[in-house]
Amino acid sequence: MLKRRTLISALSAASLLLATSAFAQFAERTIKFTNGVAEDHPVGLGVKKMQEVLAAKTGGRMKINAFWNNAAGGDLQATQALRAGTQEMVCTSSSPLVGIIKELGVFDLPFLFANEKEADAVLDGPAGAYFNKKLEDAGLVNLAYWENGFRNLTNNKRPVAKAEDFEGVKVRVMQNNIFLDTFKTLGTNAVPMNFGEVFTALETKTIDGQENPFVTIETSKFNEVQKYLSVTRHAYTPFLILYSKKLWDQLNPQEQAVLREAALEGQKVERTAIRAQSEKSLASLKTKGMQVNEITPAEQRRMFEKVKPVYEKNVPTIGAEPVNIVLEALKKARGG
Ligand code: TK8
Repeated sequence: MLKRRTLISALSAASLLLATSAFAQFAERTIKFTNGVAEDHPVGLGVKKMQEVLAAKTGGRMKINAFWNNAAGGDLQATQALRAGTQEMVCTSSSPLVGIIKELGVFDLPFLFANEKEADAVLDGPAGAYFNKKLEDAGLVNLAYWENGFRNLTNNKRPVAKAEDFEGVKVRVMQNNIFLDTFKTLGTNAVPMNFGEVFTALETKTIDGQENPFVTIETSKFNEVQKYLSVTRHAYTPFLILYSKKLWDQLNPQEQAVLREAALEGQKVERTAIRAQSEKSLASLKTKGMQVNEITPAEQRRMFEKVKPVYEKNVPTIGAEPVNIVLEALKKARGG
């Protein structure tokens, strides 16, 4: 009996040793992750999935400490911290990064993507890899593209249903010249602003409106300070899950592989969740009192005609190469 017990404890000690050594390649690390959305945005589910994958694959040695609602600063500020090697991770829209990586400006061109399928095909294929290389040259490792979604205008001034209705509305845009140009061309008084300041600026009526996907409008509670919502779908700016290249280079290949795997698992969860939630958010925004204006296809075409000069004006700054790469990928995605 005693012998058997000794054997069992020897065996469990051995399996414990095996388990420990299986994780020995992973150092104890707490990864700081920041972003601007609220925790109940689907990005929260994506990050939760990443945490689960890391827990299972590293025996709990690698952890993510996430900060929501810009609690640890804005996306651009965080991205600069990544480049400096003082923060590990950020989830950011591509748009505030255009001052660092001009090529990313392609994604700010108005009405570029028609649907999520096109966006996935472009981002998850060679075109996405092209931008990953540019990001890496700037000190940023993109682990995966997640979804922010199609952007829609909200404001307090008037219902916006046609191209002329943008006139004179004071709209917050992301810190990005192409967005600035698009919204000026549409006739608005466009103001670049960090996402973290938007709610208060709307509340204090410093601005009349802003533009973001339905799910962000709902989870960031913009409906509490905005009356009109227009389904403009004027841009799809992807989320990037970035890791500091400086700190990445200090990780061993197993640690890097498990982080990439976690970000891709997170991508599946986040994309599925945000797509399921998008229409529900729209319905719930209506219930909460927002007045919704659908934009007819004909009116969307008129808006596109109006902002066409934005393409001609900005393509030279973005560069012909990235624009062509994306347009080619789009053509392929559209079966052309
Ligand atoms: C969230 C931001 C935001 C973006 C913006 O961190 O700034 O409007 O769409 O949702 O990346």
